[in-house]
Amino acid sequence: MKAVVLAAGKGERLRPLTDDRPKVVLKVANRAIIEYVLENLDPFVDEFILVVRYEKEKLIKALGDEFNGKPITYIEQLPGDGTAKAIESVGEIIENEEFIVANGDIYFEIDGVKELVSVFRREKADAALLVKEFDDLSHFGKVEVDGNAVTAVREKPGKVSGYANLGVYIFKPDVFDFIRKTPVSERGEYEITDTLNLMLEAGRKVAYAVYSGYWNDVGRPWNLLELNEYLLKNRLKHSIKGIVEEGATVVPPVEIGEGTVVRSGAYIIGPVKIGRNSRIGPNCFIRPYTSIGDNCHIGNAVEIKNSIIMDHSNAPHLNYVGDSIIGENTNLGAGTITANLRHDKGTVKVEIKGKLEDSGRKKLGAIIGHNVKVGINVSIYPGRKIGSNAFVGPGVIVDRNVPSGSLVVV
Ligand code: TTP
Repeated sequence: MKAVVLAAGKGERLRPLTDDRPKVVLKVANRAIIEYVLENLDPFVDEFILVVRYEKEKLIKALGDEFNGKPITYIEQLPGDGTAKAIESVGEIIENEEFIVANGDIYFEIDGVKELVSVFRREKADAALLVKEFDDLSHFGKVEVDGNAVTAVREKPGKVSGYANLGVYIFKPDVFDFIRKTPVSERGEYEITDTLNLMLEAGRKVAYAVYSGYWNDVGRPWNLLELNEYLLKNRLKHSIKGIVEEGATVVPPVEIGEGTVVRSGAYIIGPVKIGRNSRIGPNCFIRPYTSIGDNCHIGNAVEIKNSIIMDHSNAPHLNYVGDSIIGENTNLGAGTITANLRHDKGTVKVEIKGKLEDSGRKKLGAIIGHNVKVGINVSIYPGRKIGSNAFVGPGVIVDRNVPSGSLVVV
């Protein structure tokens, strides 16, 4: 069986982290999001087909032409947007067999796929989808069921409870006939949920499998922090491949990659993951749920907690980084501080595609893009974004978002 993984989206809600790359290559716990998807599909398939478009070269470079020894074929999405359009794009290379489809930007585990495959076969269905029960489906597609069969899928039904569509499916090749009949939706996309409703109207049998494991739809910046925390809490194994100097403290579980040096006076409380060839300390404090990538520098008198620091980035002197995401190749000047808590203790709101959205988190720091230079003594308000390739001069108070590529000085 082949797996079709959808990775052509622009990831606008994850700006500025997606300014120059597809969201599926963003690393969480030092691994690209799409690698978790491929890993969990791997036992069930013999080939991966990735539907790509936005900044596709970055994805092809990151993954190459195979995963766990199985070939990856990249297919450019046909003109038009949406999940149905993305799936239509592989019509030419799917032969006469069923295939799995998964969004490339979600996290799920192997048990879900196992259950989906088994339900599809047991029910002799024409299609099957993975669902999970939630109390509030306002951000989801609601899957309505009767007995073992799906009866309808309704997008964004409001604050009701029920089964959410998780973005993992099995189809037979006749899905392409229905995709070609799928009209464009209100938001201007060809959506696979509309295709499923057309299949149901035509009397096709759509089964569902209920998943009870962890799932995350990595659409907004704080979802990266949630997933990072889950992976470090549940999937991290203590392993020290680098050098830990005498006088440094490492409280397990901590993963330290080859070539990384942890200098004396560093105090690391796991779960923490540090990549390869990074320099940590002397005299820094790294607290739980922190991922630091390859070739990073975390220097003297720096405290980091619950954060993601991507490859080639530095917090080198006197920094506090809390509940924050720092993109690749970004440098914080000495004394730069992220605030991660509002004085009124309210939840932190973040501008997403021009509208303020409530993250639901009391603690949320900065979201900083790639190739950013932040000067000395910069103070960053909770939930503020600094765009990729921006330069923030010394002493600036970042109380509003900084656009990508801009220069901000006092
Ligand atoms: P979305 O998260 O709905 O869209 P997106 O990835 O473009 O993100 P944003 O809304 O923030 O801009 O996409 C769901 C999945 O479908 C995801 O894995 C990307 C994929 N997709 C495509 O492959 N092609 C498309 O045209 C769209 C819209 C999504």
